[in-house]
Amino acid sequence: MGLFSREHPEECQFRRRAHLLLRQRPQNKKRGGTAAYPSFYAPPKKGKQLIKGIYVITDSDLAFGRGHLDITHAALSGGASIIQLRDKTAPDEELLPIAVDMQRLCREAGALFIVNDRVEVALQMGADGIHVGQSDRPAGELRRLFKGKILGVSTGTEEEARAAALAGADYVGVGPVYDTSTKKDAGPALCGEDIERVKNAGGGLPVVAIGGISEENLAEVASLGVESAAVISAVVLSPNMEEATRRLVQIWNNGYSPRRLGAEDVD
Ligand code: 3NM
Repeated sequence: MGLFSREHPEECQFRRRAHLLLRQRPQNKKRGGTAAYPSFYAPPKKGKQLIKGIYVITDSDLAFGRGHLDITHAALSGGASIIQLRDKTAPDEELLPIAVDMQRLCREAGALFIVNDRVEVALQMGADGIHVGQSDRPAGELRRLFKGKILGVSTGTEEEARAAALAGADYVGVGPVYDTSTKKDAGPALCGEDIERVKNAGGGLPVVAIGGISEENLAEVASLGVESAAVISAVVLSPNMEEATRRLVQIWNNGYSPRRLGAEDVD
């Protein structure tokens, strides 16, 4: 289903409700509905302004033997603005020196370096930021640990986006915007309207769209008015990761459309 598809709104709602039920956890219920007008309208911090462009996540499981550093090097040469180290299996001791080298490469390229979930790794090597999902350590706790650093939180519902903003996140990941097989528990793709609602619930926080983004649909993603698009397979499955990133960057830079989601409903 495309983001702008309005052919089957009832199917969209059904899929969304089913997914919500699956994701509902006790702490979500508690967080929901608190502070209707939280104070997240403060001027953006510097970190927030840096969330833009193509965001490449280094998942080396899919990369045909190429490691985090290979992916980082290629993605930065291709013009990625943000690199995230994501590794669900390697021990922290193994990831730490890799993260140090990745951040060095990012610094040289003027890109941001974010660590997914590995709090100790990110703290020890002083990463630019940390990114967590809904089942990782709570964003509020991480906000206190990562003062002055970038905090990103994956969200898929309005409630999650509002909670992330309240906890002091610097950006929200919103997805999956398309179906993806890279993250098994990502759930069904959100509809365009859902994405817009999650975006609004983030109260103006930068939005990083994620999930199933490719060269074919990136212009459509850009037209949603999100700040950044995060990819794994669109880069790491490519035989030439640098070229793949460069093409994404070109599409992103050229791909903005004046159309915003729902524009046809406005007049
Ligand atoms: N998070 P690909 S989807 C890591 O929806 C991740 O929060 C998602 O990989 C979310 O670009 C996803 O290959 C996988 O689809 C993104």
